[in-house]
Amino acid sequence: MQTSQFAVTEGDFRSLFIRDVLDGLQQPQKSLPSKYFYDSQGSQYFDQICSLNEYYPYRTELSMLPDVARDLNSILQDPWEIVEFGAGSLVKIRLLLQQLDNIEHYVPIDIAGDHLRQASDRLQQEFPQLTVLPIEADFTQPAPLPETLPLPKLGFFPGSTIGNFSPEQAQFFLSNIRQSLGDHSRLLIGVDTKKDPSVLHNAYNDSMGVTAAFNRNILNHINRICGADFDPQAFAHYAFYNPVAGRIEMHLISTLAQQVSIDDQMIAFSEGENIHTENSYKYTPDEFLALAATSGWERERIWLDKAQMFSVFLLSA
Ligand code: AVJ
Repeated sequence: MQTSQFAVTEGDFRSLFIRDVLDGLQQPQKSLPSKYFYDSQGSQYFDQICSLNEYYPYRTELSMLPDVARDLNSILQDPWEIVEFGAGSLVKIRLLLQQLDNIEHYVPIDIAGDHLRQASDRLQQEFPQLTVLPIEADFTQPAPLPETLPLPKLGFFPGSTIGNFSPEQAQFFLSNIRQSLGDHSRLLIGVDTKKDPSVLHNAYNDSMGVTAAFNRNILNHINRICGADFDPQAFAHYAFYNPVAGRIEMHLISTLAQQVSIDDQMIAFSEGENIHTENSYKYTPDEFLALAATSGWERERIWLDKAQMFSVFLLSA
């Protein structure tokens, strides 16, 4: 296994983090980038969310992947390289690799470098014929891929992570990876569907309060990395489906008037003021195909589960 030359230093990460946080909190509508949910505590909360009955996206996609992999194996005949964006614990890729015969390289990209390298070591041992080439990077930033053999590339972007981008950001991201994956590439992408709003609501308002803890934890992450003094208990979790925008919105609402110091700045919150922490867009298959088409990706196949709770698309460049 090789290591990559793209890693950012801790100091870079901290200063970019502080800049993003202050940028977001100095706007009239306060917001925070949702990618900062995922420190190691936040990743653990997310894993817990995925085991909740109310949170259907994870388990639905997981249950679809063996079928998807079987179909994919008859489509991908030549040697291929898979590039996964935001690879996490490398659970989903195993369901593909178990059935795909022609994958030579696997390039997982994730911002959590230590976690990624450990998971990549284990995967490499399980699949000795495969070359695993982990890259520690923020996949939301356009970046060149490492030079490997000139194999056609399959991008893999599961979990409806695309839903965290606005449609404009999603279009930008999809165009960028279309560029970096190159001609003759394909993209396998998981997208949450539009459905009964009460089902959506419950998925982000679980009865155990795990999503609430996940939402508040972004403040702990900011405290630790940016030297801030947020009291997470002074903020309430608030999540709802916005049908006009077609998205779940998550917010943190200040339960009292308070001031918070971040780096060398003070940020004031009035009682009831909100911080917008996440969007999670939902798409009908036609809406998503139209968005993909504006980014240079064409429909090759669509998989939906029986209840149409989740969709997986194979797109071609
Ligand atoms: C990992 C971004 C797909 O939007 O459903 C879960 C994150 N937020 N519960 C989602 C999340 C609250 C999740 N994604």
